[in-house]
Amino acid sequence: MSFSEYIFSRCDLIEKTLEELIKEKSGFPHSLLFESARYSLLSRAKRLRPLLTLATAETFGGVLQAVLYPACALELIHTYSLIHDDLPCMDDDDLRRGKPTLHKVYGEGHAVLTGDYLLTYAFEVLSKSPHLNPDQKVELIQILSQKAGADGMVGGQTADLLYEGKLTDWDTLRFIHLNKTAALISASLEFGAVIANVSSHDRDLLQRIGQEIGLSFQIVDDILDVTGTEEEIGKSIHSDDENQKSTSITVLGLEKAQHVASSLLSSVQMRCKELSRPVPLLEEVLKKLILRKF
Ligand code: GRG
Repeated sequence: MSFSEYIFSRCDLIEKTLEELIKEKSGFPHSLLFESARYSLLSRAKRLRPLLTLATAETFGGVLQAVLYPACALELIHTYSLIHDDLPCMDDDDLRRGKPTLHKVYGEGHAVLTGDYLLTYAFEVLSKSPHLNPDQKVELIQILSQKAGADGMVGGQTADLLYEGKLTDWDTLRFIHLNKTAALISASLEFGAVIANVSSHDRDLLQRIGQEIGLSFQIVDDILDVTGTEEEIGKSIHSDDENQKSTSITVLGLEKAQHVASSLLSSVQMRCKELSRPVPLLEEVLKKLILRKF
């Protein structure tokens, strides 16, 4: 199977598993909750985080059937974070994944609850993941609660809100990006490491690779926010500007931001070579999804 075929086939599996995890249901009040969850979840999305988990686990010998639920749990958490981030009390965005944001269609209250549901359900999905032993499940739950919580995504988002409208230096912005964006991306690789039972040497490296990928992904996102169109990237552009948020571009300038992103990618490539086995699959997923146009 070529790399492109691999990515295509795994994306297809991820879509099918997400679809199966949140089925259409009738009855009050679930029908509305599942409908709104499906609206956000089953949209045009890159599925970067689950793909990273699959590529990592499969490279190190993990069984595909064991990886799918944990990989999708990451996508549930990521989707909740996007729904909440788009709310009027946060970024107040109109467009996400090529469609009007959830609160524009279902209202703010339902958008908050849909995000809450996806967040909670992610842990249920982890707890019922097949082909994993209890220790692995507990480890995954620990990683996800830490990386999505105060020491990761929520902590980063809190710092992001606190610095809105204030001048920020690169160290502060780097801290925000490492927590808000890179923590969950790093968790995606760590998930693969736990599922495939890799050595602690490889796990540490994968965790660091994840952080660097996450940081470069966010910088590329900032670059696309100023160079891309809404049609291309499927979400509101210039929203950081409107919310008076510092970005890699406002702090470093476009050229330096591009330079930092490519240095991070070189570092990732070097670290990949230090792993105990070649990881061409992971490197290809990285190239396709980090050096992206949308
Ligand atoms: C509300 C607790 C809480 C956290 C929000 C992730 C996040 C934290 C906010 C999203 C805002 C944002 C643009 C963050 C940068 C990370 C990023 C590029 C998110 C978009 O992820 P993609 O590009 O989106 O993987 P798709 O739609 O392809 O899944």
